[in-house]
Amino acid sequence: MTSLHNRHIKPLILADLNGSNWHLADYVKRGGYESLRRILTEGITPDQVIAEVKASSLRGRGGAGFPTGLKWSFMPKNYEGQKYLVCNTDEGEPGTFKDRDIIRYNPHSLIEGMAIGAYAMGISVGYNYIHGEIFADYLLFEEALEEARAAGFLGDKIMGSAFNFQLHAFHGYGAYICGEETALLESLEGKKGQPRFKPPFPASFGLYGKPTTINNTETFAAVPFIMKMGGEAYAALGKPNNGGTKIFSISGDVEKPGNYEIPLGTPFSELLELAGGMRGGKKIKAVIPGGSSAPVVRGDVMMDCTMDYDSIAKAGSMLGSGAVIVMDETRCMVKSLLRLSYFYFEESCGQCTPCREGTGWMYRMVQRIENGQGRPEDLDLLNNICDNIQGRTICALGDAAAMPVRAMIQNFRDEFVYHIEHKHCLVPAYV
Ligand code: L3W
Ligand code: SF4
Repeated sequence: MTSLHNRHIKPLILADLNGSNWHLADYVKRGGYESLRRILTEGITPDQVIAEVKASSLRGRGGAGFPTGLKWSFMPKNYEGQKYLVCNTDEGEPGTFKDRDIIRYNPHSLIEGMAIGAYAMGISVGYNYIHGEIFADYLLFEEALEEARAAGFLGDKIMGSAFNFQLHAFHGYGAYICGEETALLESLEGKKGQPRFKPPFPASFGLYGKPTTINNTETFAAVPFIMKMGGEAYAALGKPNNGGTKIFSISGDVEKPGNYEIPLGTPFSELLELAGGMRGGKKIKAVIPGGSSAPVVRGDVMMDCTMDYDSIAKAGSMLGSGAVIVMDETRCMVKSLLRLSYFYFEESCGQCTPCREGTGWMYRMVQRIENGQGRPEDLDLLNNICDNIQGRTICALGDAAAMPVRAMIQNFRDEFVYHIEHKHCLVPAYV
């Protein structure tokens, strides 16, 4: 793990962690479970908790950036039946590797955040769906759950209050699509992990058809800190509409890839500097700022961005899950797109025709261009396939597959044309 110390503000979730101090006793020493204790013993109401989360302007850290307080307020209040709380730790997006570090280094921040969320929404049962390929982290989380149960932070009558919350870990199956919230619910129910139509949203029809709130691991892990410092103070760490700190998983052609927790609104140039700068002092060519689903941004444009939802959207991309993939001048954009296209082709669940067939067509066409068999009309045809996928599928994977194709062609058309005309790469390293 690389946690970071931004030069102005200390990280919250990844502060002072070294891989051996994740246990409950260490967390309590760092002030852990104090937020939950205060809520349960000082008569803080569920509505007050939700108001605090709203004031923090915390936005979903899994990809969509949906306001968390607003999502929590969607849960029906006087519902008589079972309601569920679910954490999405099914981290599978290429470039994303932050949630596994939260589980590995600070699992109790997630458990406490979920307990606070459950209290705020009147929920008594929760699950954490953990990606199938990180089994060791799943086992560690089970151990953390045991610690929390034994200390009375989970279970019945928590800290002597009337609040009951049973939290369970679930080892997922390793499919990328199970990170889509409704596919995750299907998988949790023991069915094939395929997305459902939305609406209805999980808030009204979720796990076993019951009202359910699903948030990302990092979103829940931020909640104890929000309750400790107050919503407004948390919001002020970032910038308006982009509250708090965010963990960025930076990878690719940088000297020190890793997870860096910095305030939202930090200039990209500072994040790059924290990551040791460009590897070997090479020139920056392109950045995928929010996981492989986010459209690629040219390096020079990225250098003028700040790391927050609004600035990255203005640059034509998405902050997504905060996975920043940096590419230097030696990277071939056709080859990079080939890898991305293969991923979405491989991971499509096959339910809808535009995604099932379109991802295969796109992959094979990009492969043809990469192999020197591209035709001049292929670029327009690729864009046409994108038009026929985007907005026409059950879940966001269709859009996620189309957006990188469109953005790569738009931003690096000259490279694609060169490949087609010369039947080899423009970038000397790949010739
Ligand atoms: C009730 C409404 N609830 C929206 C809820 C909805 C969901 C959240 C956001 O995709 C993105 C995707 C990936 N009543 C509601 C409502 N909600 N309106 O709000 O919803 P939505 O549909 O905008 O997003 P999504 O389906 O959750 C997530 C992108 O994230 N992504 C993926 C990252 C992958 C990982 C990973 O592997 N861990 O993070 C990265 O950018 O492409 O666009 O909860 O129910 N009226
Ligand atoms: Fe499955 Fe793709 Fe349709 Fe999503 S868009 S439901 S992944 S076929």
